[in-house]
Amino acid sequence: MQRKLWEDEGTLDLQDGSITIHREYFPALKADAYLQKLGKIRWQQNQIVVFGKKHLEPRETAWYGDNGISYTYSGLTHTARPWIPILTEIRDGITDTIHTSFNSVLLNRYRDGQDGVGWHADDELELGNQPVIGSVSLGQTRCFQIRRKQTSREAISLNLHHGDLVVMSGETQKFWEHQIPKTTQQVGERINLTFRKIHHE
Ligand code: MD6
Ligand code: FE
Repeated sequence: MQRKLWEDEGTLDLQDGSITIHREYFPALKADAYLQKLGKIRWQQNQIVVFGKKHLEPRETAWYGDNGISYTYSGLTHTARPWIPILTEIRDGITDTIHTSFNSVLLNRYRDGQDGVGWHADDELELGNQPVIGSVSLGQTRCFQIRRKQTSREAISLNLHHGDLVVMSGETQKFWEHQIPKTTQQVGERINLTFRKIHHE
């Protein structure tokens, strides 16, 4: 039986997919410095079109990567900005830890509890068949939920804290979806970085 709130460190075996959590992958002081610096990059709040209606995404984003990398989601094509030192440093550390290379990173900034990201899977064709995605959390703790795409809709919740690293791999994106729900609790800023490898044909 899967526990519904996972607070540990280690691997959550999802049968068809897996999620590994490295708690405090970055120690607090390092994570503080990253949070402070990343607050100052150029953030933008994108407009998306859902059922023909325009909305602003309930979060701010930024997208960095190798030259020529672009990424399409919700009907928008984003071109990566060139890597900056803080992001290559974080990227290279994660690559050393999990022996996976990345050519891009999507940053999300949740300004408060009214920001979030709805249920989704990162299952775009450009990410390939069994993508490994490395995800760093900085700032306020937020709840991260996962559930199977079909069948039982019961969600598993994980609290992601300042400095935690989450790695999703295998068939997680094919069979599972995840979200950061909005919350009415008083929460401050959280920044999340998801390192990915985009395959262009
Ligand atoms: C977030 N994370 O933590 C949103 N996606 O703010 C994601 O959407 C995500 O953490 C793929 C792999 C890991 C993630
Ligand atoms: Fe995601």
